[in-house]
Amino acid sequence: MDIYGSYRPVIEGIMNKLAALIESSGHRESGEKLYEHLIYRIKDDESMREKLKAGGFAENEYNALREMTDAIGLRVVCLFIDDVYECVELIRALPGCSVINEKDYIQNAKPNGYRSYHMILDVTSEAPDVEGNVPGHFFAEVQLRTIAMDTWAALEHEMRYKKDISNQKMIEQELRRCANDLAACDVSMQTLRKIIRAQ
Ligand code: 0O2
Repeated sequence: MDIYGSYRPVIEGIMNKLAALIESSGHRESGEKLYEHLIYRIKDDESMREKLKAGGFAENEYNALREMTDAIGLRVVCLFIDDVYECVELIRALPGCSVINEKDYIQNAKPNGYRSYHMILDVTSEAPDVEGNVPGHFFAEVQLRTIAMDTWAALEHEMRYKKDISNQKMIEQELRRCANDLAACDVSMQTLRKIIRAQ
């Protein structure tokens, strides 16, 4: 049985609508895109069940949609740090959405080096939600980051699942060092763009 039950088409519809809104408004006046790419997904059944179990929640559609906030997930990947913050404002202004939580892991990187900007949205939908409210309210998580941050997160995510490694401490230090190097590159690239644009 699907963890989202009869709500799957509803959350897919909300996700597609959010993506379309971002795609239609993610441009500067010059036509230049504010972000490099946008990806989105419904958290798959297995991952959602694992996350519920890890949090001590029963595996049902209510908990998947009310206790968890990332059944709907979108990721906005930008070229430059400044663009990430422009996109944050774009997301904040999306119609039918309010930001209920946000974390700036760019200004305050996680101890392992992870950088990204996280926003949890409360999205209003014509469809009833899992509590029977009409209009319904559904959560969506938006992650915003640069290509460099995205590269690091993808590589670290891939390696995280390897258990029982003997040189754990060295690997953690190296991952942190790589994250810091990439963050320094982001700052340099941002500065270069400013210099070029000022000419
Ligand atoms: P998946 O498979 O990517 O969906 P919280 O710590 O709960 O107060 P936070 O940090 O916003 O608040 O939430 P959380 O649950 O730690 O992280 C949310 C998502 O951000 C994760 O989803 C990851 O996608 C990403 N993320 C957070 N920390 C890291 C990290 O250290 N490395 C990488 N690669 N990604 C991270 P899931 O459900 O964990 O995983």
